[in-house]
Amino acid sequence: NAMLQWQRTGFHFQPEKNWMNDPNGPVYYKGWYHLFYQYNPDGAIWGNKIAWGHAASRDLLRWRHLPVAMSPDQWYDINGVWSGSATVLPDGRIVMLYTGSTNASVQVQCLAFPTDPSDPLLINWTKYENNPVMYPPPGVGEKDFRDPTTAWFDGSDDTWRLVIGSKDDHHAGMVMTYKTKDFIDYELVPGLLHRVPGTGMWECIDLYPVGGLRGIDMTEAVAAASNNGGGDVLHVMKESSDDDRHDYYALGRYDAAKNTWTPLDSDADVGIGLRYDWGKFYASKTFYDPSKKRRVLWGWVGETDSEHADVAKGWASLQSIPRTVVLDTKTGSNLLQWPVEEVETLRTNSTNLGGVTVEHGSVFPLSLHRATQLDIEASFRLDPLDVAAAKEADVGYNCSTSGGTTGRGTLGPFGLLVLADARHHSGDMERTGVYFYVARGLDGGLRTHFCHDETRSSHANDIVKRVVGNIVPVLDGEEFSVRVLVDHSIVESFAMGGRLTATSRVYPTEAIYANAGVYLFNNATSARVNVTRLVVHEMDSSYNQAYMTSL
Ligand code: DQQ
Repeated sequence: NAMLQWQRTGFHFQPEKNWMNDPNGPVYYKGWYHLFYQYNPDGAIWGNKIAWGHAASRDLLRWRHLPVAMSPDQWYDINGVWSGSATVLPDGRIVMLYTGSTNASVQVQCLAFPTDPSDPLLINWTKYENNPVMYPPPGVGEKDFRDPTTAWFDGSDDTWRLVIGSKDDHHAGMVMTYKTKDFIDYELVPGLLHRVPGTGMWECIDLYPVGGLRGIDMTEAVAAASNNGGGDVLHVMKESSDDDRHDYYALGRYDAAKNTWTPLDSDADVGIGLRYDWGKFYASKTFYDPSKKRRVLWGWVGETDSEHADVAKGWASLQSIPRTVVLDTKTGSNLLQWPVEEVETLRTNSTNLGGVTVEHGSVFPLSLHRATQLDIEASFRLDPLDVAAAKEADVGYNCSTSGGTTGRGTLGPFGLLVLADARHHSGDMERTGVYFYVARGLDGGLRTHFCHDETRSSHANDIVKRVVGNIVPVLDGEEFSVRVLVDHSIVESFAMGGRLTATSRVYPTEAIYANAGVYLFNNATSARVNVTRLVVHEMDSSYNQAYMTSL
């Protein structure tokens, strides 16, 4: 049916049909980006026959769907070819490590290689004949040992190292390091790289360096650290928390010799306390892109509708837009995530609507041709007199328990309504709110919240609808800025240059096709909002048939 069909995206990655979950083994090879992913060839829900789906692209946006790369067909992965990572050796060869769920549902690590390394599309894969190469070590649960990372080379003992997440019998999430010379024999490095009590199983660990604006390869960072201390490089550790299904990270320092990673924020209980994204985003993974010297992050964006609806539409899940990840050198305490620059090549019609003032308590529509695939850049300023006049306000504000776009305060909410019914503005029209809300503490300090309000995103009743978001740092002199990608059933926002991101899946039933629109709104009780910049780009589809056949 047309409504379900409309939910398919124009420029976010998804397979042609069926279920997808985690991104796997992203890698750049002979001019092509490869994305593998957890895939169920049999239908639109997760199952015990998960395979590796595969697609390749020259620009991270326009994908060529390729045959399934690996299927569960051996005793050691017959219950699923689960998540894993690629490592590129110095001679250019690729080694793939993944988790197999065995015939007894034990989690083991397995090795695979491209069958024909001269094929840039890497269509065929060969599993190592003596798999598995790693079993759960003593003391580790046989179902708590999965998702090997990309390996890096350590010149101090000429070994490759990688890490694997787990949990112990006190429900502490933990990370183990292995070393190997040949990817066949592995040795568990004594001690744990990190452990945080009470956090449960850590899935899909990622560990990578960040420093200045360009990305850094892990091998390069380890070599630099042993030569000169590594300078200002920090290491991000990310874990996907099976307990609450969110991706957490922290900035820290990796000490290869001691096999430790120590968070900058040394509050041990916090350990890994920052979120990659405040919406629907899980099991993410980065890779280093040598062609553009950047680190790129992919995350699995699942559905928030019912399984029944997924079966009806014949597919489930998207991947986030690929995001470059750098250290925020201004705050020094968080990452910046931003859509890869290639996304800008999809911009077609750009409308400049900035320079307006939105009075408190008002909403007005933007005049656009099509509003189903957009890249919106917006910056706002509050009138300084209004801010000065606002005494202590909304100190305890919290996106998730607030009234969303309709809960009014002195200095918020204000922002945009997207995938909103363009035909008429009314209290119960479908719309997804993307907004800032400024609170003022007793000390006069301002605290800015960035939220997504999904509660009125759809009239359908089988959908999880929430308000998500959190406090985002805004430094002196900065405006409130956000970039929003709208793509049919996904709204992906990057607030304050990517200090905070929020991703929502939304399922409008009426605000679709030509009825989809965008509104500016300011629901503060007294403050005026200056829209200093508002550029709305309509986005081309990346699944352009002409382009696909010319590949
Ligand atoms: N998904 C995979 C596992 C991983 C989990 C199985 C995370 O390897 O731990 O589909 O979503």
